[in-house]
Amino acid sequence: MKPVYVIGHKNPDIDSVAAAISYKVYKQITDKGLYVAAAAGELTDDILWLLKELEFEPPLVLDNVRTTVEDLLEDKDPVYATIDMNIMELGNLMRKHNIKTLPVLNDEKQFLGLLTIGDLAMIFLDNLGKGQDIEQSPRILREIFDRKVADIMKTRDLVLFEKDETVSEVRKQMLATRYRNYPVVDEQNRYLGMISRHNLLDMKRKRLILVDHNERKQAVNGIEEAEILEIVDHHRIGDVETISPIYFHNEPVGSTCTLIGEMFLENRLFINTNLAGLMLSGILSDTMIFKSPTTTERDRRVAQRLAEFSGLDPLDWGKKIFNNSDHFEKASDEDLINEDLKEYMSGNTIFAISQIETVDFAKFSERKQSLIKTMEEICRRSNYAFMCLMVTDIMEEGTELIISGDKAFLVEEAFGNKRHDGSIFLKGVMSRKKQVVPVLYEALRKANAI
Ligand SMILES: [Mn+2]
Repeated sequence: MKPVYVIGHKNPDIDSVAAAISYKVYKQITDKGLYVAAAAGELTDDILWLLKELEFEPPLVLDNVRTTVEDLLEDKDPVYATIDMNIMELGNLMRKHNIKTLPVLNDEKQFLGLLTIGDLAMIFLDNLGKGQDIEQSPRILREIFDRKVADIMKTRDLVLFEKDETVSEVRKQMLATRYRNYPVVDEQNRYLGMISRHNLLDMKRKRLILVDHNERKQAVNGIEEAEILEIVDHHRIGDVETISPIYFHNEPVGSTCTLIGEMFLENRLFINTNLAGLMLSGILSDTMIFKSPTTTERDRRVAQRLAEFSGLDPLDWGKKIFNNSDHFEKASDEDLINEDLKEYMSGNTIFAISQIETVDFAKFSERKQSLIKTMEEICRRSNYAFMCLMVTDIMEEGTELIISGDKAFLVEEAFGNKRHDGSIFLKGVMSRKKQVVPVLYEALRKANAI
């Protein structure tokens, strides 16, 4: 059966991975069909840690969902010959399944060669067709029937496709050749099936359910060739376009896992300990342990229920999620700053803001001076008037705003606060989008007006 991929956005975060896995489980329970949880990019160490902790297999990493050879294959068990069969057995197999092209495979189902009904006919014609010794026919026939597949299969000049090749490549190759069937193999040369021109006509796109995003630029590559069946999300609506009506579930809550958790609860479906822990993690991560201004009552309510099922304390578990790995310690200054850097422009002024979330300010105060030095370099290199690094402490509910650049004084003016050791502390500020960017834009607008 062809799977439906439940997939989150590029640069996967905890909510999008947790949503993909938990919605896959939900669909598997409520709907027929095969669902596979997927991620649109490599997972970071902290997500891998979380999945291991909750005993989940990492989702399949898909970097492309374009239509490929794999999608052309029909869903049926392949019929094949083995090298030790003789022509009699081979003929019986072909007649039984009414097929004209047979692959020859070894015990590991790897592809060895091909046999067509035409090749077989030629053997008979070559040996019997001369017509001079009619009396010899029974002996000749017996000899032919005894011959082994190994000696007669075709192994040269074959056109094989690998399952990941694109359909446009297939079309080109099929036009250049005249075969009835083309074998398809995987990376290990294992045989997967045959395709023919006919399969190109009713080709099946990859089918997807998008979770935690709906905009093209955040979606997996090749999305334009795929068929979107559903969207479950909590972001602004972007540029989605679908061929037919779909199930589009979008609500302004703090996390996609809140919406999926609600579906489980409303339908009274069983949520096991680990799944409850996973959905809870998505909520805690996106809402910054309920401290982000995006948090709603519904997030708290669903998280409370999931906490009961999982036996996890939201606060303790949330701190662990934000503090689990030595990821920050290992990253270079440059990587740390670039991980979540966003650029902005106001008139001719370009500036940038990066944000790191932590449950422990102290970790960053040690490397503050070296971070500032790196930021100065980035400003020069990228022509930023100034740049800010928000080190947001979720527990303290505040942000240490590290500032650099020639026009750094504009940031001081904007927040009415003088730098101390290169940074200012902003109590209660958690959100870049809601609490920092608008203040800076307003300050720049005033500065330009004067
Ligand atoms: Mn989210």
